[in-house]
Amino acid sequence: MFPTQIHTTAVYIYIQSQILDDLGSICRNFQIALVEDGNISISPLKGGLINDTYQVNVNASSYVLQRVNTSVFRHYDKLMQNISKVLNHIQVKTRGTVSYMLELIPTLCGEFYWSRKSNNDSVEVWRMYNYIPNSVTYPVAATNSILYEAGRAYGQFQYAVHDIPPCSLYETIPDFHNTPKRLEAFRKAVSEDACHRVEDLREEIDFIESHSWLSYSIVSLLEDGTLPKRIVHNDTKLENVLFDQHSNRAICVIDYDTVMPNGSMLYDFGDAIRSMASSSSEDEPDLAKVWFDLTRFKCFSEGFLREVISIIAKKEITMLSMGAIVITFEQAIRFLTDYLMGDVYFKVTFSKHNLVRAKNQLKLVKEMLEKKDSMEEIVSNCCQSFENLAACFENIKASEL
Ligand code: GN1
Ligand code: MG
Repeated sequence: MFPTQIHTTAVYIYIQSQILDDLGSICRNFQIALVEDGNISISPLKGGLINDTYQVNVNASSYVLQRVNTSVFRHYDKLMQNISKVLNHIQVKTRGTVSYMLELIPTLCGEFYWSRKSNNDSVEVWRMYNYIPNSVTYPVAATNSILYEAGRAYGQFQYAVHDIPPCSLYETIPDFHNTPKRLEAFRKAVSEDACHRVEDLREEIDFIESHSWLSYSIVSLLEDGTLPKRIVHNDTKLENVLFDQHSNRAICVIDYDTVMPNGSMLYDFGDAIRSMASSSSEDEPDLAKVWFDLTRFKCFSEGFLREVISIIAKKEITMLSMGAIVITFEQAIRFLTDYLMGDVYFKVTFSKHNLVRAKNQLKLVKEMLEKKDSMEEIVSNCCQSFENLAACFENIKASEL
């Protein structure tokens, strides 16, 4: 036992330091002040199921280095163009009103990303952002005010991007939130049953099939123009908001990988509710600890609606709660599909991780369906009070003229 242990540890350290050396040399391709070799320290940042993320400290400055997963983000060049356009747009619009904003650090040649051929001949894509000082992310909100702040951050994002011409952005992953297509992929995975897992999943599969009608409720309305098509973030989980670690005020939204045109505000609201109105994180295996919390729902909704009240359409207001149910249902389908296919998409840390996540999301769907009327009432009351407030301001302005 003993010699093997030493050997294993030695190999581990060797690989680690090799990776660190490599990461250090990758950093040298970006426009950051690297004075001496000894001044750089790099550590992995947790969070995210797709990319690899590191914090880089150089003297007094910090950066975020990310390796983009090119098997998920195949159109990485277009994706980086999207990110750059959206960040520039937000920066111009919010200049002077925000203390920190995410920025891409250009490469030495002035590009948005740096790439190289990896050993297996695929392309490695790396990019760098500024690191926002004193910022934290949360897997689950500990207070209502964090939820309200997150709502405001995503509402501000929606407002900031609503006037970007949709044709100036690429749809880098077409049909990303096309729930019927996600359902199709799920059915294919069930029929192929590549890992012989279907047998144990009867209950989950039956639930999904008996609720398949949920899948069609957004896309059909987007297609026939009943719901407006918008530029949306598409990954609005709590961990994609940076908070000031002292005040817990939201600083900004991060992770612009899936920002795309032709989406729906329901996707962003829905995905945020999926992530934030739950009592636990999506990784919680004990379903007794997972429930849908109307107070959390209300706090997020208040922050979000406050920021989008001037642009949100009536039909969107009436469908926001449905959006939350559909996107949670879709996420359950995605996790279960990946489990059936042998965990090829989302990062997992144990063998049934994707199954745990799928069951967790299905529990939320069941609860949301039961509480749908209350959710709709909260949204409607909230909009009413903001509309009244807006009308009040209009009256005051008019009387001052
Ligand atoms: C993935 O990698 P991350 O955590 O930013 C996924 C989202 C899921 C999320 C679930 C491109 O996002 O759609 O909602 O995991 N991103 C992609 O945690 O598929
Ligand atoms: Mg993401």
